[in-house]
Amino acid sequence: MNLRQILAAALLLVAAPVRADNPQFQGADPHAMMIDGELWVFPTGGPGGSWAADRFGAFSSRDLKTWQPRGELIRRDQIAWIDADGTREHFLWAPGVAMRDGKWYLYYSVGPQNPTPSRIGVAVADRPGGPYRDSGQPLVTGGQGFEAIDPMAFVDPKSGKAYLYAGGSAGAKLRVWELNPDMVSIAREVAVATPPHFTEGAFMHERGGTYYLSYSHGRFNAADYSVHYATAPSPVGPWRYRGAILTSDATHKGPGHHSFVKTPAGKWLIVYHRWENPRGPAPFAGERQVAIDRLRYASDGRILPVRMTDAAAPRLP
Ligand code: FUB
Repeated sequence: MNLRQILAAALLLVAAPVRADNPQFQGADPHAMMIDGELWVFPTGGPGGSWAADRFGAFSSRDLKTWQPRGELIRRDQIAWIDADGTREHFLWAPGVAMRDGKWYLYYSVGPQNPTPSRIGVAVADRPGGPYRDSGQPLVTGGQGFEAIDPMAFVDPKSGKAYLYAGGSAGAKLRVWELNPDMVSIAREVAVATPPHFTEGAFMHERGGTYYLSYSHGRFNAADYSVHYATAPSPVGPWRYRGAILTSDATHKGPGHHSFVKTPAGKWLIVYHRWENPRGPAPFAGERQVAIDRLRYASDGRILPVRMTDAAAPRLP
């Protein structure tokens, strides 16, 4: 450990909970999960700017006001293969988490995206807050126009099969793989279409037998960034494009890279990042903020457009 890492670890031990309404805290690409009645968020970065691109943390809340740091999940220097591409500097972002048979799996993007291609890694833990151990090799490597970023793993409740969704940015291509039951190796790639308006940040969930593929569209630091979705009769399509769910309003710009969670009371939430009242035109400067709002379905299963809120964030119960 170098001095910076020792200081960061010491800060973690004394880290006070963060108190906030919407937006909840500084961070981006939030993957949210309900774990034992608490909402956990696994983001890029984290509150107060103290979370750098060399590691991941997790944050949990019972009231969507008070956020407890849950520790350091994994650091860049714990990923043995990271330097194998010969690039000098690497960074981590856009984590996705899955749980299967009592084990926790953290999937992450490893940059740069060029001149060497981005890669996706996976690490395993006994608890959601880690520590996570890297699997020892990249799970997916980009190239030939495909950017291996924004991983999301989904275990199909019907078949028990696990899938990995990834891809985005300039290539704006979606790819899907079936994972082996160990969750850290690939069984096969499944040929899927890239749905209309897809840029990145794929998220899969199932409700009432319908599979919802939702994703970000546009430039991540501009007002056109938004969340769209498609539905399908299976986790791998065929997709039917259904429209936009979350788009910029007068003060909140470029909302995207979201996840959905169902609360213990059966309400659905969308957890996403946005730019708060950015000054000046895109590309926006500053930091993205994590926010949480209610997600509602129409009686025919359509997702209704989301209204972004400020102080009055939803409650968990
Ligand atoms: O946080 C880095 C990038 O911004 C992610 O890969 C994209 O999904 C966008 O949110």
